[in-house]
Amino acid sequence: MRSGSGIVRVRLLVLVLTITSAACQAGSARSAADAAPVTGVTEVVAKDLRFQPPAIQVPPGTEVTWRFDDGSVPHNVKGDGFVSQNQTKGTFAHRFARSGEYRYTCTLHAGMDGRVVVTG
Ligand SMILES: [Cu+2]
Repeated sequence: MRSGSGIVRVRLLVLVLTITSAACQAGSARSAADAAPVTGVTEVVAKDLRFQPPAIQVPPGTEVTWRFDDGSVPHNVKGDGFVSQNQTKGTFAHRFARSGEYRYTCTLHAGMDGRVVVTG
């Protein structure tokens, strides 16, 4: 009886871990930054608690500009090698010299993520 309930408990734990793991994977896959990158755009607008467009693709050497346009709500841009102030207006720019995939986030708002794909 005792060992039987122990097995049930282990199975339940495995089930919970499996569900948790699946949920995490689904969550990351749904990140806005994973949207297909838009080409021909070098300006990203921080508005409505999102980066629009959330993903862009540019050639090496491109200066990308972020424009802050979300009323009184401040945002920032933080990526590997570039970081802005918290801003409610104005712009922030960064030149991407090298090819690569650059993910960035607004540290003030969970899920406010973006991506710059530098290729060409
Ligand atoms: Cu933000």
